[in-house]
Amino acid sequence: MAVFPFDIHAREGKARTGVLRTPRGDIRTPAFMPVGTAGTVKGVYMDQVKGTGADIILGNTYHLMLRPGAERVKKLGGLHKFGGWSGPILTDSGGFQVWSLSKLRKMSEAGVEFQSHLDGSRHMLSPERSIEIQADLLGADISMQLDECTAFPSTHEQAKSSMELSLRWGRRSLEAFGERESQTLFAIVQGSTFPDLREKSAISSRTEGAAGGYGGYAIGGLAVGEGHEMMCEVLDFTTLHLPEDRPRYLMGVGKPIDLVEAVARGVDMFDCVIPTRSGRHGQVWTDTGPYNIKRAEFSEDESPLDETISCEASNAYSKAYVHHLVRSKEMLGGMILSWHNIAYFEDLMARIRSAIFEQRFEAFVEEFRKNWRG
Ligand code: PRF
Repeated sequence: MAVFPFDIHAREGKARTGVLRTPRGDIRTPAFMPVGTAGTVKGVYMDQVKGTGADIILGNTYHLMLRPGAERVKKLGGLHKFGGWSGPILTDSGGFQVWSLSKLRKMSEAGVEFQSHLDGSRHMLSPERSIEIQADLLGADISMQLDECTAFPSTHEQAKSSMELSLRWGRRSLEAFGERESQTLFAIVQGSTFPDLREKSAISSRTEGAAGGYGGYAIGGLAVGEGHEMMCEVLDFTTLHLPEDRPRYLMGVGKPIDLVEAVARGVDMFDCVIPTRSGRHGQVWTDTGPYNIKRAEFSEDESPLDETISCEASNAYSKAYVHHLVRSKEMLGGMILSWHNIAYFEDLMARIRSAIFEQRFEAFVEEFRKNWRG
């Protein structure tokens, strides 16, 4: 079962809702994956993450290979056991994190050589090594091919050679992944903001991944500075070339409005650090955008963060209390907000799924755009 069954239950326009069936559990789509970079969704217990309705979390090759080391995670029983998450886990391949975090990186046909942001030690990540780390050592249910995230802006020439490198790395990733009983591999489409390159990337990955190869197709290289409008445009001409019957995953996105607009363009899966990272800085996410709980107006506000969400973080603490915690730099402040923000994102995905299922997603999108002020 190198390709997980993907049942689409309803469609409206380009939007779809369904279930991706993995041996470790069903993923209801459109899905939001909380980011658990280093084997933890920062500041939130795994049972709390589960309680928000998250079906799958994301882990990072880059961080885990550096600390505690992929071989060590394997020795300790794999990432699910190590981190206490029994549901599906998707891991990113490492290339993007090398690109955004490490010093002194050197790209070549072989892979990417880099110096750790932790201690300066030197490492090599090839497509083959990335698959070994993700699938064999960490035990990811969904592995990602090694890719190169093209910088924005780039010339057509730069974006073309970068996209072609990702295609060749994709081929090697597929080869290294081979036949697996209960794990799958996703391709990553690159090509910056150029329609011809996105088309070439999507069609080539699709051709190579047909016949039981790729279990899904990710869209990389977005949310890197091109802006919301441009991202929507790129999605319009990229999802067009992706297989209808496989999940599409928009990597590292995004704000609630980005999620809504991307679902409208045919995207099924997302991951983003926003709920946890911004929660640690006092941000609260809502349908109208984020606000900061530290603002003076909340000092005596006895209402909960969001009484409509069935999560303790959202409905059992007063804004005044969380305001006090964050202002006092108490750990619990960031923990409650991270938990609430994940619950908000998961609740948003649940509302999106219902809206598509009930054929009222177009109205939902209109309403969401109207209310959004972020
Ligand atoms: N490639 C990989 N991971 C990613 C990205 C990418 O392009 C992005 C871009 N938004 C986030 N995470 N492998």
